Amino acid sequence: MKNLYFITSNNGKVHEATEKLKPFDYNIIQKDYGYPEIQTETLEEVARFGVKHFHQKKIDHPFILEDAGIFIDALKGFPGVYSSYVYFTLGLDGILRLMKDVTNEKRTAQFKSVFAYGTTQGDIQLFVGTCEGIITKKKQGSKGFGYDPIFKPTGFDKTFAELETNEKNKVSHRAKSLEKLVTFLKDK
Ligand code: ITT
Repeated sequence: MKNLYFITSNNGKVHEATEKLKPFDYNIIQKDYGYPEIQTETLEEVARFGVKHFHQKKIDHPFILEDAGIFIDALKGFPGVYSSYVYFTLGLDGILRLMKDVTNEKRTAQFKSVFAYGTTQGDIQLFVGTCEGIITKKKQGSKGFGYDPIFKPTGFDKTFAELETNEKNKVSHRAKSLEKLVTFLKDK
């Protein structure tokens, strides 16, 4: 098994990445180093900035980190890059309140994951995955983390929080970005 260092504070992400990458013979090692998340327009910039931060610190092993978010169409893409902040301030109940008058067909949303791979030489590669779905009218399920209880991926009658990890890992934004990462690592 090859070790892969994942810099994140989020145990849910680690669990999903561990399960997803196991069949490819990667062993995820979580490093909760913390890094500044800049205020900017895109997840890509946040992830890239995170990698540069560790390059400046002269990190001595290759690593991955991820910036993710949920983009709700009826809220013009909000919370998007502010997903983390909004989760802790408005919370899921606040989001559902903002959307109380939004009809079913207008409740579309997209999860997006941007993984960044950093080498010790200062290279950066980004891998993007998205997942379409809708925002439910109430919270459903207790698995997963973050916005999972209010997001139903297209083609499912369950929220992410009602799916087992292996099911979420077939269709999620993170599943798709990690698949691209694995392909890249295999060809390296
Ligand atoms: P890091 O240390 O990896 O940055 P984080 O939890 O701060 O962990 P992000 O900034 O990438 O992660 O995530 C932004 C928000 O989006 C945060 O509230 C997450 O809980 C939420 N989120 C990200 N991926 C999610 C997923 O697969 N399901 C539900 N919520 C998710």
